[in-house]
Parts: sequence; structure tokens; C-alpha cells
Amino acid sequence: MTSKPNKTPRLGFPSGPAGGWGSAKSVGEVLIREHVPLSGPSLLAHQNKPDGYMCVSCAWAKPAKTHPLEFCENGAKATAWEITTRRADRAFFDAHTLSELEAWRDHDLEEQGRLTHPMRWDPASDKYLPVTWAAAFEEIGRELQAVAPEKVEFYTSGRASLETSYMYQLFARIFGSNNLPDSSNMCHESSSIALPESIGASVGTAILSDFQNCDCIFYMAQNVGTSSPRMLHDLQDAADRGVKIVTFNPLREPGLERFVNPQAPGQMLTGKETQISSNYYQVRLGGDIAALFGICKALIQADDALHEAHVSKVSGSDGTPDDSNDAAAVAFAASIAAADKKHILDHDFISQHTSGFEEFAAAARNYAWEELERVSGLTREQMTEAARIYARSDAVLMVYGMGLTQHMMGVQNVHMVVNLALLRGNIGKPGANICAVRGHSNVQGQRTVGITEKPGLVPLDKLSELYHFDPPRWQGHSTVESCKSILDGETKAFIGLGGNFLRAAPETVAMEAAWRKLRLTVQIATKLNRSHVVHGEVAYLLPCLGRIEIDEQASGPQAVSMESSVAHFHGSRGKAKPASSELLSEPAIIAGIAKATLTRGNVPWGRWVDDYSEIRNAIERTYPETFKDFNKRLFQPGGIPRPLPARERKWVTSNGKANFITPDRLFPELPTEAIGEDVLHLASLRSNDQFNTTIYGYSDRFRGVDGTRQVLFVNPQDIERLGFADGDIVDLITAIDPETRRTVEGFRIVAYDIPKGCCGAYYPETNPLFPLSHHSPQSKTPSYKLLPVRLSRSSHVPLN
Ligand SMILES: Nc1nc2c(c(=O)[nH]1)N[C@H]1C(S)=C(S)[C@@H](COP(=O)(O)OP(=O)(O)OC[C@H]3O[C@@H](n4cnc5c(=O)[nH]c(N)nc54)[C@H](O)[C@@H]3O)O[C@H]1N2
Ligand SMILES: Nc1nc2c(c(=O)[nH]1)N[C@H]1C(S)=C(S)[C@@H](COP(=O)(O)OP(=O)(O)OC[C@H]3O[C@@H](n4cnc5c(=O)[nH]c(N)nc54)[C@H](O)[C@@H]3O)O[C@H]1N2
Ligand SMILES: [Mo]
Repeated sequence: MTSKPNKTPRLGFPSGPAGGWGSAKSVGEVLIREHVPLSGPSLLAHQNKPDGYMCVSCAWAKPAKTHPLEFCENGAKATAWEITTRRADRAFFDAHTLSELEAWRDHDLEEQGRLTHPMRWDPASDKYLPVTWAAAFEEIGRELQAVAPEKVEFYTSGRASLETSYMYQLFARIFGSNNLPDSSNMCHESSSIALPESIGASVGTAILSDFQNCDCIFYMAQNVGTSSPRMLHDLQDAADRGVKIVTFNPLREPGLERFVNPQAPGQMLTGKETQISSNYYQVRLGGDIAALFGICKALIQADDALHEAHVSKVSGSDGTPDDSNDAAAVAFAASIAAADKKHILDHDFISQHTSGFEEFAAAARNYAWEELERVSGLTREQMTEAARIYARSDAVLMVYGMGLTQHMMGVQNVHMVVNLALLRGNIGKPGANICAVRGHSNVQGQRTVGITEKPGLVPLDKLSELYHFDPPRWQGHSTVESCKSILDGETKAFIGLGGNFLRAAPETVAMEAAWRKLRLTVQIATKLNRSHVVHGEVAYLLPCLGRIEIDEQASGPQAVSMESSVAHFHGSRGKAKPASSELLSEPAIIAGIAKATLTRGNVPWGRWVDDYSEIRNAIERTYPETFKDFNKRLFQPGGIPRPLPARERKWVTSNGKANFITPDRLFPELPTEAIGEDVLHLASLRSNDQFNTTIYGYSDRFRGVDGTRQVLFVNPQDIERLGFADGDIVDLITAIDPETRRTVEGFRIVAYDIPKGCCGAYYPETNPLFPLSHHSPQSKTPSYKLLPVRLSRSSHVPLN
């Protein structure tokens, strides 16, 4: 299986546009690859439709007026991956020991297909053997009862439904633990910290109609063609209306440049492409704070110039600018005035709604252009050009993704996005808002119903009143903290509701060693992955229904719900026959474990499983405003909008204002050993043929890579400077904390259009390089988009 030879890698072929025939071909191939029966394509017609099922891939908005087919290439891949006819069944687990499976690649493990039956690891044979659900619940309950609550981690990956998530956090809290780390800790946590401080919202404020009402989009650090392809429709419509799409991304990402709508026959036949990005700025990794400061500086200086000209006119002088305002700012101001815009900064908005402007403006004025150029990798002209586009636009939408959040200064990155928006009142009016593009299909919603390690974000008193227990008030573990606790040997038990924790988290090598020492690992999953194969002393693998499958309970087929990236709740009804008759739903599994474990609380676990509308009633009782008439509105076309005060310019911050928050530096402080001519900054990236740690295949057609994932994208001048050639095989070595040698081996250098000093390679292959300590101190989000590394010529053959 693992020895399956790969075809010779193809690298550097010209990539087509996003969408188009490449996408259609890819959908076809994946349906065949996953042995999806002919009913597969008709199933896809229900994807993201009211009364259909919500895609298991990304969290992008589901419009009220749907396209005939409301799915994309990667949504179809995710669906095929779930409804595959392949099975990791009894025969499979009978044939392989776990030690043997440890040598398998991520792709090969999941490629075995859906898990079919509950299993327990048997130490004698080193195999997962079948167990009954009752026996599994009974032993897990007994094991949990023997551990102190703070020594258990209740992890979730962001696709579990609102119903499942609500039950899960309640179970953890009644058990006595706030250790509810989730994938969001590695993802948009920097937004969850920054946005409340800046605008008093825990999530982005944009909704779908903002794409129709904006006249400019700042598109930062998100790879739409791969990560949320359905958004390309919204971007295409905007571009067709003449909206400027100003992109900031170190890599030249073809998916951000051109798009052919695969669902528009006319466009497919004529090959008509829409240019997505009107301006493309290849900022350095981690250079966004400097770039945004540069744009703000250009705006503030021009505003100063305009103001001075005005003051001198009133005071009767000749209006010549003084030394503090140079000619460029005056020219900028004049061009904006000529474009008939009344002002450069929206001073009315700033004085009425914000706090902290003077300090921020002073910082922007003080930074020297040379410094902003050096750190951002952009020229002053580029930053000024972006500022000019910004100042000429009346409603600017700020869209961003992981390239901003997964940084040491991820929180400050998000503060800067808001600072720029506040300068011209670009929050809380049609077309002007913050769009934090979420990853997993319900990662935003999980937080909304209490999956969080921070007790302050949960209505604990309400839970206590409803379920008669005393909730723990201590601060629980985030993902990074749970890793630390596992590494320290403090944590004894890990419950994983989805995800592939060992591959998604940093510090892979030490984590795997510590993982094996856990007393109990329980994994609730659909497919086999590394976090199941490496396991604790007592280990369970519990297979669950996927969202696309029919979930039949005592009261009939059930629906579940999730929250999209634009804060709308949607119902979802499975349509496919379950992969096996032995699967349980996630709510049923949680209820099973909870009943076997808990001795307190008065939760009607059984009744909830019989009828999920009862869980929704409980959610509504807990959060009456957010989930008003939840059951009644579940399938409302376009979803149920979640109340977002910041959209109405109501700032739920400590001072009741929207806050300019000034970062105290432009770039993270790196230790001296990580600075040097031979050091490159590495970003870990997703290919177009993966969903997180799920590797569908070995093709990244946008970036011109096929047949391999062991590649390192490097600037051609760096390749030469460092004494390598395109195609050379190198090992990567982490440059920080060199006492611990962290390395990954056998990566093929690919010359790529990326700024000098930066490089990129795929996740999770690069995760062994990331030290656990290398994260944002505020959000604890790992700095997955900037790690200093050194390259060394390799004696290893690339794995694939
Ligand atoms: N097909 C597919 N879809 C997915 C996923 C998947 O793996 N596959 N994962 C889902 C999940 S959980 C998430 S969180 C999202 C992730 O979706 P994205 O937010 O798109 O995340 P990435 O693809 O990791 O990286 C985003 C982009 O950031 C750029 N970048 C890196 N560093 C910087 C920087 O310092 N500054 C700037 N300006 N840009 C930078 C990279 O070049 C890349 O284009 O997608 C979701 N959807
Ligand atoms: N270096 C680096 N590391 C990263 C990132 C990065 O950009 N760079 N990104 C981070 C981000 S943003 C994220 S969100 C994480 C996510 O990383 P992952 O943990 O990979 O997230 P998932 O895609 O949820 O996990 C896949 C597994 O979920 C299980 N699964 C699939 N569907 C279901 C279901 O319906 N129910 C259940 N119970 N299980 C299911 C399957 O068994 C599958 O193996 O990775 C993070 N790690
Ligand atoms: Mo994510």
C-alpha cells in the first residue's frame, strides 16, 4: 500500500484559471477515484441548498437564491470523500497491526475509506478489534471517572454541528473541565482575540450582500481558488461590476488571478475568464503590518496636506506645504480632491465612533518609508497606489484568511486591518465590513454554542441553572496548552471529536512520543488517520455518521445546523445512505459516553438523541437572542442571521468605541540564532488537493505541481544565492531553538514567484518543524505562516 509507486512528478506546468475545465475535470476524476456511484452527482445538487445538506468542506456563505449547482470543485471532493464506497472494515483492521500502519502516509490511511464499526485497541495483537457500543461507552465512562477533570482534553475539529457541539461542551463542563481546545485555536483565534478589542465583535461583520454593495475589496492572505472556491462567484460578480480587488499575498496564487465559472456553459465554451485581482501586491511573509501602516501613512499624510492647505487658505497664507508634508502627499490629496471625494479620512466617523486615532496616526507618521518598504517588501509607490484606490472607494470590504492569523503577530495583523477600515468608516455600512473567512464548515458556530477553553465566553450561570450543576470557572486549555500538558505528562486522557490532532498541531515528533503515554485516547471519526494509529494505553476508535448521511433516530430523520463565515445559521439534512449500519451519530456517541460517565446534571441525553429539535430548544433557552425561533427558522432560505451589533455601529467594547489599536512593532522579534543570510522564512500552505490533513491526492494544479507534495517553493534568486538549483533535493531545519533538532527531509526545490527571503511548503508535512513555543502570545495561534528555516542538501529521496 505505502509502496504504491507515484507517477513521475510534473512541476512548473502553466496553470489554468480557477474554475473552468480544470475544475470540472477534477470533480469527475474524484468521483471515479472514490468509487462514487452514479447517484453521487445528483446528490451534489442538494449541496448548500435550503433543505439540502451543508457542504462538509468550507464555511462560505450559502445564498438564499442558489445557483442550480451550489458546489465547487473542492466541495465535490469533500462530498466524494465522505460518500465513497470504500470501507476500512473488519477485514482491513484484521489484516494490519497499528505498528505496520504507522509507516503509511496520510493519504493512504484515509484512502481505505469509511470506518464501519466501533473498535478498541488490543495490546496482544496490536490491532483495533471490534467492540460493542455498550462495552465501549462503559469502559470509557469508567476510565474517565478515574481521572481528574483537568487532566482530560475534549478536542473538537470545526465541523461538528451546533447540536453536537452544544452537547459536547455541556458534557465536558458537567464532567468538570473547561479543557475544550478546538481547531479554531490554530485557525482564526487571532481574530477571536483582536476583533472584540477593536470593534466588539467576536466574528467578522460582513454578510453576503456586502459583496454586492462594495466598490472595492482588500483581499488579504486567503487563497480563494483552493480554500473557499464558491466565493469566486461573489468575487467574479464584483469584478464584473468594476469593483477593484486589491490582493496582498506573498505567493503568486493563480486561483486569485483568473476565474472561469464552471457552471456557466457560455463561459466554459468561450473560455471567458474574469480577472479577479485588479492589483496584486506580493507582500513579504509577515510584512502585512508594515504594508498596512504604509497605506495608512499615505492616507494620513495626504489628509494632513489637505488640512494644511485648507488652514493656510483660511489664514491667508499662500498655501505652500511646509517641510513636514512632502510633495507626494500633496499630489495624493489633490488627486483625491479631483476625484470628487470630499475627504481622505472620515473625520466625522473617527470622532463620533472611535478611540485611539491620534496615537495611531502619530505612529503611522513616524515610520520612515524605508523601514516600511524593507519590512513589507513593497515599494512606497505600491503602498501609495493601494491607498489611492482605497481613498477613492466609498465602501471597502476587508477579506482575510490564515496568512494574517497564523503569525506571532496575528492579533496585531487583525488590529491593523480594522485600523485601516476605521480611517474611512469602512465598518457597519452596506459593502463595508470585515470578512474573516472561516475554515471548517461550522468552526464559527462551535464557538457560538460554547466550545471554548475560556469560561468567560460561556453563560455558565445559565448552564448551571438549566442543568443543575456547578460549572468549572477555571481557564481551560487551548490547543497549544493542551499540547504542552500532554508533553509534560499532565494530561491523561484525550477525547477527539473529529480532526487529526497529531498532524494538525505543531511539534509532531515530541507530541507522538507523549501521545503514546496517554492513559486513554478516544477518537470519534469517519476515516482512519495518524492520530488513531498512534494511540494511548486504552484506545478507542468510534466511527460516526457524516453530515451528508441520513441520520435516523426515534422521532425520524434528523437535521443538524451550522453557522457560515458570514454569521448565518443553516439547517442541514443528510441525503445519503449511511456507510455502515453500525455507525452512530455524533450526538448519540456523546450521549452514550456522557451517560456512562456523569453522575450529576439533569440533561435528558436520551430524549435529545431521539429528537434533535429538543437540543435546538435547549440552545435557544441558553442563548435566547441569538437563536430566537431556532427550530421554526431552521431552513429559512439564506439562513438565520446572527445579531451582530458592530454591523449597526454599536461597539460592544470596554469603552463603547471602535478602537484604533497601534501595534508596538512592525515584525515579530526573532531570536538572534534565527537571523542570517542563510535563513528563509517558511509558510506552510494547503494544496488544491487536500482538506487540512486529509490528502485527497498529489496535485496542486494552480501552482503547477502534480505527482508530489514534497516540494519547497523558493524565489529563483534565493535558489542561486544559496548555491542550489531548481529541482535540487533539500532538508529543512528549524532555525529557532536549535538545541532541539527539528527537521523534515527530502523536499524538491521549485522555483516560484515568491518574495526573496520567503519560501513555502505544504502542511502537514512541515509540521515537525514547528516548535510549540512558536505562536502568538495573545491568541496562542501557532505561527504556521512564518518559521525561520535553513536548507541543507539532502541525501534523502522525496517520499513522494
Ligand atoms: N480545499 C480546501 N479548502 C479548505 C481547506 C483545505 O485544506 N482545503 N481548509 C479549510 C480551513 S480549516 C481553513 S482555516 C481555510 C484556510 O484557507 P486560507 O485562509 O486560504 O489558508 P491557507 O491556504 O493556509 O493560506 C492562505 C494564503 O495565505 C498566504 N500567506 C501566507 N503567509 C502570508 C502572509 O504573511 N501575508 C499574507 N498577506 N499572505 C500570506 C498564502 O500564500 C496563501 O495563499 O480553508 C478551509 N477550506
Ligand atoms: N502547519 C500548519 N498546520 C496547520 C495549519 C496550517 O495552515 N499549517 N492549519 C491549521 C488549521 S486552520 C486547522 S483548522 C487544523 C485542522 O486540521 P485537521 O485536524 O486535519 O482537521 P479535519 O479536517 O477536521 O480532520 C480530518 C479528520 O477528521 C475526521 N472527520 C471528517 N469528517 C468528520 C465528521 O463528520 N465527524 C467526525 N467526528 N470526524 C470527521 C476524519 O477522520 C479526518 O481524518 O490544522 C491546523 N494545522
Ligand atoms: Mo482552519
